[in-house]
Amino acid sequence: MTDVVRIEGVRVLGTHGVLPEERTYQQPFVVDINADVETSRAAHTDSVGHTISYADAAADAVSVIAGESVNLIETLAERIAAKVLARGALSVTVTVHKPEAPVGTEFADASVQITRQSPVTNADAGIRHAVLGIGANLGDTHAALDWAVEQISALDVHVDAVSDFVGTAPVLAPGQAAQPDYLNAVLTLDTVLSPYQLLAELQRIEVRGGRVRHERWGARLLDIDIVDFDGITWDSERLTLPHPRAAERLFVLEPWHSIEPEATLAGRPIADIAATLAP
Ligand code: PH2
Ligand code: MG
Ligand code: MG
Repeated sequence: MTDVVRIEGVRVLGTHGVLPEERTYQQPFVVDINADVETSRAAHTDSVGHTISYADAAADAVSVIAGESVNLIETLAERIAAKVLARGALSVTVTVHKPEAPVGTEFADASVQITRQSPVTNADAGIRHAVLGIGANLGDTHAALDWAVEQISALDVHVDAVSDFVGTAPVLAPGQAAQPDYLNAVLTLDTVLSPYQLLAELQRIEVRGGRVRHERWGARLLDIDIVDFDGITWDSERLTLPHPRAAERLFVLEPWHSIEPEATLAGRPIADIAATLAP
């Protein structure tokens, strides 16, 4: 369920082609871009910074077509797709037309169309490593964490390690009312799921575990967070990677370190990050 930002018919002159003479004269290339984006945050804030500007997508097409000569429109499409994905598209379909290609016969249009996925939606990226944080501070927290580990293990994942369950003082927002202590754990896994697929599965487990969406940082029966997914950096309404507060939270870093002492978060060893935090 995504939205599309589209720009079509971006016409740019370039010098691309398999025939040597195509490097010697300019011919038109026409580009269509369909970028899958989540637009609701942009609509809510009315800020172009939360979506992809079609002008920026067009500029990506212009810079590739007007740039270095290549043989294939496949290559042009791939380079444009990479630029649009780097702007935060979930996936992108790029069509590059070459309407005046020297084909040697009358024709209406020649084109190549490709679709590429972002790292968070790509379910074809092989096996990737992820780190989950699990917490609960209502009800039978030990049973809840046991149950969560069992449910996670039943997904298309291989659980590598589960930390000890550790009791932690609640980290609260300023002025927030007191809460019971948490029981926290960190679990590492390998999976063929994409981050978005894994997130959807974890949210189903949270719901079945009695999790209800209420107050931010409110007491909960079960909370499962993706702390890190294969080192991906991502920021959307649905998912931020790595977890935006993991680097401030000893209740994540300590159990994680106990099962993965060499791990890094956003490029820094987690041991170094933990050492800078007050106990
Ligand atoms: N989770 C929160 C907020 N505060 N504090 C502790 N100790 N453990 C948690 O898992 C935790 C928290 C929001 O998810
Ligand atoms: Mg959490
Ligand atoms: Mg959560």
